Amino acid sequence: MRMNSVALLVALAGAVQAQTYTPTAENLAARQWFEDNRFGMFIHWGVYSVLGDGEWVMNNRKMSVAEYEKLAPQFDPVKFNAAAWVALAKSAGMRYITFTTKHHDGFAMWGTKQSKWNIVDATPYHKDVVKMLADECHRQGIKLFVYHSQLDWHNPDYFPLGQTGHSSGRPPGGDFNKYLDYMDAQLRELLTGYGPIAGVWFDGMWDKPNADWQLERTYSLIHSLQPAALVGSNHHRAPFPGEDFQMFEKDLPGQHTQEFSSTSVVGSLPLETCDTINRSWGYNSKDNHYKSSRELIQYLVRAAGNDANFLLNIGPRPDGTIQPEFVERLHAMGAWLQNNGDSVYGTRGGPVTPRNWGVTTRKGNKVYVHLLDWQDEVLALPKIDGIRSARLFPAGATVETQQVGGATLLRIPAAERDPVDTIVELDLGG
Ligand code: FHN
Repeated sequence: MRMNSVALLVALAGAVQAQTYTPTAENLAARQWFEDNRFGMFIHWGVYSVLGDGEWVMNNRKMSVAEYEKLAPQFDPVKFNAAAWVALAKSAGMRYITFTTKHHDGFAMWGTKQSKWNIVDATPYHKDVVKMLADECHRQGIKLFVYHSQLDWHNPDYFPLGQTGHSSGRPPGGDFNKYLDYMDAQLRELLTGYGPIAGVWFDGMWDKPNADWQLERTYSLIHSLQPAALVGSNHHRAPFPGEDFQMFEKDLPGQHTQEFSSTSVVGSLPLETCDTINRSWGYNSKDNHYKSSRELIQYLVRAAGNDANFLLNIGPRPDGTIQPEFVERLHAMGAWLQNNGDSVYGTRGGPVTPRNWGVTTRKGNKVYVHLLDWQDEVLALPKIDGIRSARLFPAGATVETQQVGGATLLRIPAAERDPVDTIVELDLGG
């Protein structure tokens, strides 16, 4: 039997607490910090990087656990430089990093005591990269979220299997409750050994959506260890009690552009959307489908206009280096944010809902109109009352406005339009 009666009572108390979950003051402050900072770096890195074919390679190539384990001795990221990674994120204007501590292959990127399937014990590198990254984040003032896959293609107790990982060659059988204990023990390590953790980014529950994941127990554990840690899960459903933010994948909130998020519901928690620079999360040596810097900047702006953060992914190479195509785009985003960041950081979605031509953001008495895809001289907005002045941001030239019936017109001569984002700052006074 899994639990004695004391453990059962503790678990029940945890369940009741999470169902009536009231975030602490620290947690609410962390949510506000999260929304104010708007831009983060997602990092997908693990033993799969060795094959340069994305993080699903074990499943896609139908590799057994025994075959896949042969990758670990080849994973020796001698060029990994935590300080350089964190500095790169900062130079892009990113304010936090979300790192894959464990992806679906179950491989732990820290020296977990729960299994030898980890970077310290199973690779020639022998170093705890989560520790190196966490220390460097704390040193450079960047917050660290841990991505953690609930789905596990390696652990025999992840049973019954879900929709994926069917070729791993594991014997049928296994105790899912034991797996959940293992997962909680790993999370306890991450939340006790690495300083402040800004949040836990869960993924993979969609593999077995109807299993008893005992979310309340896990979420309560996290909040009891670090009350300010924000819990979110990429389950593509409405938020569950105990979650502190809601994420969308390759999809702006409520847009339903992806099949897996076709029924997602936008809740009232802080929002985040994540996407890739090319088409891959983990390193993919053949993927040359890079988005342009313009597209990436515009996505960040569209996310802000949708009241959401943007978590932009890189998949470092197996030696620990980051390919120049990613670096170049991140630097371009950072340069743009240096000039225009005030219209993104610290804002919330603005008074005009997102449109094809662009979005609005707001901060205090300022509204920023972002024209992302607009060729004409005059833009008609639903009427915005109380405009005291309008100017191009950040340059400052006055923008002519006119109130006509139910509309506010902005006149922006072609010469003043910016191919990436023409920003008009409206001062509403007060
Ligand atoms: O299967 C994963 C995928 O590998 C990647 O981690 C993305 C990131 O949002 N999430 C999952 C798919 O929903």
